[in-house]
Formats: sequence, structure tokens, C-alpha cells
Amino acid sequence: MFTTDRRSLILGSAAVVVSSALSRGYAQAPTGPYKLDPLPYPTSKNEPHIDAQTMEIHHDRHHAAYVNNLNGVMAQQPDLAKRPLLELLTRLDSVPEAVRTAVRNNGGGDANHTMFWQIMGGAGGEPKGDLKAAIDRDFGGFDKLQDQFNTAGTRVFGSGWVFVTVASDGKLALVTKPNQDTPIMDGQRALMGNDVWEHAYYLKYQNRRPDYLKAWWNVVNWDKVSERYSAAKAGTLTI
Ligand code: MN3
Repeated sequence: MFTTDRRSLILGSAAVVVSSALSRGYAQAPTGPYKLDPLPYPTSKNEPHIDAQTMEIHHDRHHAAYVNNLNGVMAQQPDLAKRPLLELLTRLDSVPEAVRTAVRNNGGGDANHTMFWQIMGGAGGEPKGDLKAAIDRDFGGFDKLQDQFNTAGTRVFGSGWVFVTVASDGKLALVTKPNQDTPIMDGQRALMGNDVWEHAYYLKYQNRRPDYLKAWWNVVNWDKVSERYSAAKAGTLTI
């Protein structure tokens, strides 16, 4: 058993951590403390811009894998399970090195996708109110934000995300991240973001990521983005 645990520590892979947990007598991979919330709308809600099959696979398999892997880590590191995900991602340096990469990838993946589902399922259109004013102030207008966001998303090499971050004073900025990294790891908050991993668009758009980025705005739920904006200014926005 020591050998198995030691090997999983060295590899630092969540998949190995899960298999180690299985070898130690779990009937199945640990089911908590992290949960995969159901999509807040049917998988067809973002049609025709994002197809139902992509939504289903993305949520039920990709996001589910991040959650399962995170639970595998927590099964081995019970002290980490007591700390909120926001705090783990903000202070990755405080996470034991053996599982730091697994927490970074799978915790980041859980946080990013939780945000992502929340801000989609809408009818697109344009932001309103305080959020519109902030976009006008910080990007020079909604069309300019879209241009900068789409260009940045297109330029992410390989897998990653493009985000609009929000500071506690309401200031907005654009940032891209590789893999499942999140602005939370820099002490910031993600107001909204788009997933540019191929799994997010390949079935419908194949290699045409710019077309996906452009179409994605049609499913943004601006009421939810506005809620996140208000929460950020109130200091209550988490992931
Ligand atoms: Mn994804």
C-alpha cells in the first residue's frame, strides 16, 4: 500500500489518485465532497449555436471528470476537503505539492465550468445598466469588448480560456489562461469566460474556433453576468 500511495504522490495525477483510492477498498470513486450540479437548462438550450450533443458530453463527461478527480484528491487529503475551492485556488502554494497539479487542473476545471454553464443558456443581445457602463468605460464599447475577446480567444494556443475579470471596484479586464487555470489563481475574479478547448466546439465547428467564439455571444445570459458583476462589487462573488 505504501508503494502504491508513494507512486501516486510522485505522479501527482488525479487519475492515479482515484485508482489508488479504488485499490484501497472504495466500491467506486469517492462521490464527495464535490458535486456536479445539473445544467441549469436543457442541453438543447444553446442550439443552434452550441449543439445539444456538445453540451451533454461537455457537462456530463468533461466537467464530471474534473469533479470526480477532485474528489479523488480529497479522499487522500481530508484536510483539503475542509477548505473552500475558492481558497484552494487562491492559495495553490499552500496545497501539498503531491496534489497541487491535480487541484490546479481539476479544481480550476470545476470552477471554470460552473461559471460557464451559469452565464450561458441566455438569448445573447447586449449587456445593460451598470455592467454596460463598465464595459463602455473599460473597453470602449460592447463591440470592442467582443472584438478583443474573440481575438484573444482565437490566439490561445492549444487548450484554455478567455475571461473578463472583475475587480471589487467594478473594473473589468481581459485575460487568457492555459489549460484549466483561472484568474482566481491570481487573486482575481472571473466575471465571465469562454472555453476554447476543442471539446467545447469541435463537433459543430471542427477547427473553426473563430466561428465558435463569434456564435457564443448569442447564448450569453446577461442577467446572470450582471448578477456576477453585482456580486463582485459586493465582495460576494466566489467562483
Ligand atoms: Mn471544457
